[in-house]
Amino acid sequence: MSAGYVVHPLPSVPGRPVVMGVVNVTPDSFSDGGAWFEPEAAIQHGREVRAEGADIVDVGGESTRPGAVRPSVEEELRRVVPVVRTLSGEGAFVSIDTMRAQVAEQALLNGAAMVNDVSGGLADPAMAPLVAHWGCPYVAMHWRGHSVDMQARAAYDDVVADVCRELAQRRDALVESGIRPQQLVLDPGLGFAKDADHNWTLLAHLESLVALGHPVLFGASRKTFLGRVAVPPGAPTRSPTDRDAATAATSVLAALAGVWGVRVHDVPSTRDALAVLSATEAHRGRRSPTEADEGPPRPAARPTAMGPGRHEWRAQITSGEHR
Ligand code: PMM
Repeated sequence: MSAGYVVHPLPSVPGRPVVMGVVNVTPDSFSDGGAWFEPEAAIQHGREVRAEGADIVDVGGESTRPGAVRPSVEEELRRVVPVVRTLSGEGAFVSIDTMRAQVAEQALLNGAAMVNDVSGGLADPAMAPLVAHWGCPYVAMHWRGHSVDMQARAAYDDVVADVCRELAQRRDALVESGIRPQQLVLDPGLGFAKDADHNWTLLAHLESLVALGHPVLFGASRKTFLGRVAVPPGAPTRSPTDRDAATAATSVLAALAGVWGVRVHDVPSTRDALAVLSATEAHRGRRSPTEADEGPPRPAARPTAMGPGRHEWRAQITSGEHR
């Protein structure tokens, strides 16, 4: 470790998951269709996302939509570096969404605090040593191959068990490469080599991922499976921007499962939904039962997402460490 760089701790917020707001600097992301392709527009969007209450701004320069062709490393750098530099300079906690060590390094040198790697280190063998050396928080997502043909790999015996096993193997390999366990955030990778049923099943069993013992990031935002919610058979799928209410519902379910963070495009709807959950949780147990209410004994209350012990990992990364 060389002196001079600040390693930021993993952020956490009492009582709710952190909200990661997406800033895609791409011409072809499925979710926002290139609306912020030029760095200046992306910077403006990043400022808005922050003002709306994102705890982390996730800047990415490569579309990972199914079938996407990769940009050159030079093009990815051109897209993301000015955005990372400006938003970090304004005090944002920026994560860089990249599979390339070279891009991650330039982003970290320009103020990024965290690396979000959808390939979990599989796409670039230089990524794990870089992250180990840097000591920053690192999101390792479940991944089976590049977007161009990933849906051909969407075959599982039991998607929850298979994703948990493959993520645990990835975690072990990353730790073997020198990354400290406390740096790691795990992500089930919804939509990456997964069809709609796989995504719903993973959402229904997120607790199994949380049980791996690392903070979990959950990214369902605007993904295709949500485009069929409440749509009659034969009717057209909802457009990505018409999936934000469904996304907010998944944020609540993910919070109840005990995730550390949710990655979303529309920050206000998820912040509102999480605020409803927090207010409800805060009022549990406030009602004094009357005799009329007592009736037959009720089953024990299920643990709440915000209960003690669910987020013990949040304090694990040392604050203010210098390198
Ligand atoms: N999904 C996308 C991009 N990056 N990162 C993580 N950690 N988890 C995800 O689910 C994820 C990601 C694809 O969505 P986008 O093109 O709308 O950003």
